[in-house]
Formats: sequence, C-alpha cells, structure tokens
Amino acid sequence: MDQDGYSVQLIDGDGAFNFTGIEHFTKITKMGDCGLSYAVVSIMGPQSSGKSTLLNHLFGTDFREMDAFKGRSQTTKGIWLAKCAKIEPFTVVMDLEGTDGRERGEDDTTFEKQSALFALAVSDIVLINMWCHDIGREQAANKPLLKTVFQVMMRLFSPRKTTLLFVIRDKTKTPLENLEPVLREDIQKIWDNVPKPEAHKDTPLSEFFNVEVVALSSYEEKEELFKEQVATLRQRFYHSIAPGGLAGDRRGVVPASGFSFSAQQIWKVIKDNKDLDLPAHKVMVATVRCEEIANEKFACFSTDEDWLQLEEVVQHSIVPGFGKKVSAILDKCLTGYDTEVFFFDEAVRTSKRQQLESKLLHLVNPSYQTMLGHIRSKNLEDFKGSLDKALESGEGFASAALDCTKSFMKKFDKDCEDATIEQVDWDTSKIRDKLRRDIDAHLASVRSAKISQLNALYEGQLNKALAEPVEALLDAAADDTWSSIKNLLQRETESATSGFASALATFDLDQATMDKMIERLKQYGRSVVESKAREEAGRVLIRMKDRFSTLFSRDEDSMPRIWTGKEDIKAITKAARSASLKLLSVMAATRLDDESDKIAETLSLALMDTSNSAVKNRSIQTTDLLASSSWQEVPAATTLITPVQCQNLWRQFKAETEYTVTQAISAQARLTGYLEANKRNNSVLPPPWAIAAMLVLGFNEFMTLLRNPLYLGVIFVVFLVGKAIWVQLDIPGEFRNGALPGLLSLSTKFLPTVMNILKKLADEGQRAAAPPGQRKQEDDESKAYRNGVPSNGTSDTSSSVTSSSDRGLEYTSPLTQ
Ligand SMILES: Nc1nc2c(ncn2[C@@H]2O[C@H](COP(=O)(O)OP(=O)(O)OP(=O)(O)O)[C@@H](O)[C@H]2O)c(=O)[nH]1
Ligand SMILES: [Mg+2]
Repeated sequence: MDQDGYSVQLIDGDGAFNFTGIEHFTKITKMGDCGLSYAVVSIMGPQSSGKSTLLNHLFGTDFREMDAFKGRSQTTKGIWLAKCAKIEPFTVVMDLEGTDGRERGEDDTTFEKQSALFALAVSDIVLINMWCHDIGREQAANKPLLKTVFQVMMRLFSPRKTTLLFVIRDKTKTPLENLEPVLREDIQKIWDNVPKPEAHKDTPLSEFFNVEVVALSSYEEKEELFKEQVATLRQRFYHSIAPGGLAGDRRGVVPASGFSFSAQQIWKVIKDNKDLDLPAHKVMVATVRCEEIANEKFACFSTDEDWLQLEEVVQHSIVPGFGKKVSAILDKCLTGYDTEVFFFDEAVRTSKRQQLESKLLHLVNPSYQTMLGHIRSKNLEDFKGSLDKALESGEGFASAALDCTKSFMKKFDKDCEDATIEQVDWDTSKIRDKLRRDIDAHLASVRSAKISQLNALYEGQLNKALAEPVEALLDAAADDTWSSIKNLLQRETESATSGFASALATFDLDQATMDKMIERLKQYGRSVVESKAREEAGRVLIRMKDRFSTLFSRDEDSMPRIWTGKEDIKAITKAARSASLKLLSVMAATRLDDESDKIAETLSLALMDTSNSAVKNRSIQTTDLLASSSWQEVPAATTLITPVQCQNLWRQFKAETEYTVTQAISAQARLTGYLEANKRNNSVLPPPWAIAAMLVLGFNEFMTLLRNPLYLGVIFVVFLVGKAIWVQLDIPGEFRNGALPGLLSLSTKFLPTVMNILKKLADEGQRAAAPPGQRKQEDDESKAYRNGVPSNGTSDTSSSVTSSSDRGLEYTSPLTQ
C-alpha cells in the first residue's frame, strides 16, 4: 500500500500529543527503517495564507485546505504530519496551525510559540509562508511570527542550523531580486531587536539559520504558473539532506525509529515550558530507544525457540557444541540490536549494548554452569572407570592415577572450551578445581582401599605362614623353640615385607608412610606369634598332660609301654614330668627379643628338684620362687603365664597325672605278684612232712584205688575231660583281661564247649559200633568235610593216618570259632 501523502494529526488544537497516531504513522510508512536518512519540513505562516494548498501541491500531501468558495477561516488546527510523495530521502512535512498575526509579548505559553519552537526543534527546513505585499511593511502579518521564531530559537541549547525558506506568495511584478534584499533587511531588523541571552548577544543570524527566499505566483489567479513554480521548488527538496542540500546541518537529528518518541519528549518539554537541551534530548532519546530496543531483543532471546530447546536439553545432559550454539543465538540478538541502534548516540548505544549483553549472559549463565556441572561429573565418572580399567589391567597405581588425571583434566579443559560462549570469558577455574579435588579424593579413597587390600593380603599370608608352624613349634616345646620361632618370624616377616614394599612402590607414597606401613606389617607378624603363643598358653595344661601321657605310656620307639615289671616307673615319671615342665617353661613367656630369662631354671628348681635338701624344703622353695605375679627380668607384656599360675598349673597337672602313675604302679605290682606266684607253684614241691602226712593219711584211699581199678579209670576220665575243657576254653587266656570279663566270657562259652566235646565223643562211640565198610565210608565223608572238598573215594592208608592226626585239629576247631 502506498502511504505517500498519508497524514495524521500530531498535536491537536488543545496541545495534546497523538503518540499512538505518530507510532502508527511511522509504522505504516516504514519511517523507523530510515535511520538518519530522512528530512523533516514544516510550514509556518499566517492563517489562510494558502499553506496547506502549497504543501499539497509541493509534496503531494492531503492536508485539509480551506474551501475557496466558503471564505477565509482557520482550517488547520494544531500540527499535522504527512509523508511527502516520491521524494528521496524519506521526507515528512508538518503543517502548522496558522498564526493570527497578533503580538503576544513575552508569554511563551501560547500555542503559536510552542508550535513554532517544536517545528524549529524537529525540522531541517522551515517554510515561512508570507504575502508578497507584506514585504517592507511595518505591520506585516509575519513580523510577530518571525520574532517568535527568533526568540524560541534562543531557548534551544546548541541548536542546529535550520534552513528558513521564505515563500513569498502572490508575487507581484516586482522581481525577486528586488524583493529579497528588502526581506532580508526586515529579517535582520527583527533578529537585531529580539532580546538575546548574553552568550548570543553578538551572534549573527546566519549562525542559526540558512535564509533562502522563493517567490510564487498566486495560486488563485495564475494557477498554472503557480504549479510550474511549485514543481521547480519541489526539485530543491530532492536529496535535501545531502551535503550542500536544502537541509541545514544534521547534528541534532535523531534516528527515524526514535522520531516519534523524540517528538513526544520535545513537545512535553515545550509544554512544561522548560528549556530544550537538544543534545541532552538526543542522548535521552538514544537512551530510551536503546533501552527499548535492548529490552525487545532480550525478550526475543528469552523466547527464542533454539535457546529454549537448548536450555531444556542442558538440564539433563551435555549439549555438544553448547558454546557455539549459544554464541550464535546471542550473536543474532546482539547484531539485531546493533543494527537497530546504529544511528543513536554511540556512547549510549554502547553502554546499552553492554547492559543487554550482561543481561543476556546473566540469563545464559545458569545453563552454562549446569553444562559445566555435567562436564565435571561426566569427566569424573569417566575418570573413575578409566582408573579402574587401568588398575585391572595391572598398571601401577601411581602411574595409572597420573595418566588418568592428566588425560581427564585435559578432556575437561577441552569440553569446557566446547562450552565456552564467545561473547564472554567466564572463569572455569572454580569448577576445574572442584573436579581436581573430586579426582584427588577418589584417588585417595581408591589408594587407601587398595593399600588396605594389600595389607590384608600380606597380613593373611603372614598369618598363614606363622600361625600353624608356631603352634607346631610350641607344641614340640624344647630349648630352641623360641629361637626357631624367632627365626621363622624373621624369615617370614622379611619375605612378606619385601613383597609388601615392592607392591607399595607402585603407589608413589612418601618414604615415611611406607616405612610406617611396613613397620605395621612387621608388628602384625609379631602379634600373630604373640597371640598364637597366648592361645597355646591357655591350653598348656592339656598339652602338658598330653606330653606326659605320651612319654609315660610309650617307650622311646613310640610303642605302647607294657608294664612287665622291669620298668623304672619313677624315672619314667620324672622324665615325663620334666618334659611337661619344659613345655610349661617354654609357654610361660614369649621370647621374641634377645633378652634371656631364668624361667626354666626357676621352674625346674621350684617344681622338679628332688634332691634331699630340696625335698625337705620344697614347700618353702616353691613358695619363695613362684609366689610372684611376674618373672624376674621378664616384662609383663611378654609374660604369658605368671609364676603363680605356673605353680597352680603344675599342681593341677600333677593331680591329674597322678592316677596314670598309680595305675601303672599297680599294674606292674599285679603282674610281678602273679609271676612270682606262678614261679612258686611250678618249682616248689610240698614240704617232705606234708608228703609224709599225705602218705600216712591217704594210704587207705590210695589202697582203695589200687584195689578197685574202676575208680582209677573214672578219675582218669574226669581228668581228661577237665583238661580238655581247660584247653578248649583257654582259661588262662580269658583271665588275661581281668577276672570279670574272663568269667563272663567263660560263662557264655562253657556250655557250648561241653556240648561239643560230648557230641564228639558220641560220634566216636557210634563209629566204633558201625561195620568196617560203613566206617570206611564215614571216614571218607568226614575227611571230605574236614578238607572242605568233595572226596574221590580213593584214600589210602596214609590218608587214614592223616585223618587220625587231623582229629586233633578237629578237636581244637571250636576254639578257633
Ligand atoms: N490569493 C491566494 N489565495 C490562495 C492561494 N493559495 C490558496 N489560496 C486560497 O486561500 C485559502 C486558504 O487556503 P489554505 O491552503 O486552507 O490556507 P491555510 O494557510 O492552510 O489556512 P489555515 O490552515 O486555516 O491557516 C483558500 O481558499 C485557497 O484557495 C494563493 O496562492 N493566493
Ligand atoms: Mg492549513
């Protein structure tokens, strides 16, 4: 849509500024895009002097004109604004309400003066419309107007040079060349008479204004000529702002986008009857406009789709190329700002740009920090994984830690670089330090865990290498037990500590820490031995009893001892007790250091010495030597069994082993008694007097036997049966295990044995009664049965001899069952 000629009332007759109207005007005419390339033209002059008519012809506008047929009256009220048609650059023209030509004194509050000041403040070119016939006239209608213009001009601080184009209307035949000097003289006179501030007392008119004069024929009478002259005049408005153009200097021009705001503010200042400081106004306009633009750009950024998406994603994860993406969005926003504020005051726009940038960065910062947080935690996690892998692959801790730390700190720096926003140099050292601290803390915890593992491993090894051998050594308590234990401890500790030290070397620890750990391992080895010894000391009584019973009931070849009567039980007991006492003395204290002690001697003296004098004073000695809770020259820490405890243990030991000794003594005594009785029975005949008495007293019985051989036969048979039973039952053998078991065994075996003997005798009797052929067969069968194989029936005499001899075997067979 062509907006040429579009007009709007800028200020109404009551002085109200139509901001909405002008905003709309700048928008639809795209004036805002013009930057500084625009010109403002305004027209002043008496009422009904054909101003609107001139503007409409000159610029193709559509201002209201008075209808010529209705007569002269005020048509234009307030100030109107329109875009000039087809003029480059963009030119706006303001049609002002006509002046009424009356003197108003010094009152600056009249609309006439206010609008004149306004037009001077915003215009590059001011057309002063005047009748030709007013030139040189004392009472000319435009005289008060000019006075007003010059007066208000003084109120503008550092005014820019404005072009005053005097348009002489209804020119007469007098040529312009003659009119112009008169006019300029009039103007100069007015200028001279205008009261000026001290600073401008001698300032010439030309410093403030470019005065140009043009004359036009009457529109009403010579319209064609008028139009021609207007067309010529129009030419002068083309490229008016170019150097040497119609417009004056452009110092105070505000960018077109700030025109409406600027005009509004100027009008406000004028209305408030304040001085109008144009340079300050320019800065103010720039400030406000730049601020507005900055706010608009900030709002644009905060609702930017790309940014919102980025902001959302970065909450949850790392955004690759975060820095570049954010930079691009920021750049788009700032470039937009730069473009729009380009024509505003540089200082203002720069400072507002900085404010905008800092606001934008403030908005972006939390996301950036979140991003750094992701980078930090990701690198920390990756570091942990990488360290674990390196350690699993067998790499030394120190080198793995160094490599991983280096590589992940480098990666962190690279990731930070990727997140870096071009527009700002944010410091990442804090988060870097935090990552470093986290890495160090992780390393410390892994290191201590690994060292603990190592420590536990070597402690375990040491424990395994020491516990059982120490137990075995203590069990075999001898004179060199503790030196063997010491050697074992030293050997195993050295082996463990050397392994531990070489394993620790990969941790890059300081020497003092390493020494401390190795020392701790050594102490651990020692503690294993000590605790084992303490444990064994707790079982010393059992061990002593075991040792005693082993030595007492077994001989030198470890064979069970049989008390035959030849053994010296006393000596054996003493040796066994002495060995048990040795065990006690070994267990009484740990001897891992080089100090010597007299525990063995003390114990032996107190508990074992059986020499006469000692025996006499035993109780006194024992009390003296062992009545203490500590050993001489043995510290409490290494004492396992105190002297008093030793004494009690020995007493208990003796009491508990007494029975074994008693048993042995009684067994030996029993056996000796038995043997002696046997010997006596076998070798000694009854005394002669007994034999003589037996002969005398038993003579009649003897004779009875001789007289009746049957009695003799019966006695002989009873003897045989008795002997057979004696042999069959192996009575001496049965009683070997004691009287009661022997009797029990005999009671169960007696009847079957007797029955067996009787059965055999019966079989023998039957065989003797049978015919010879049958007896032969029976013999064969019985032989076959005895041999356990079927008989072939071809036995000879020798076999019958064997058979008869076998009978003896057969006879004994029930005993073997
Ligand atoms: N004599 C003469 N009359 C003219 C000329 N141009 C316009 N007029 C007439 O003057 C009358 C007023 O014209 P406007 O253009 O409305 O005058 P104005 O100065 O805008 O009037 P206000 O806005 O009321 O101050 C109209 O009737 C015009 O026809 C001219 O060059 N000479
Ligand atoms: Mg008018």
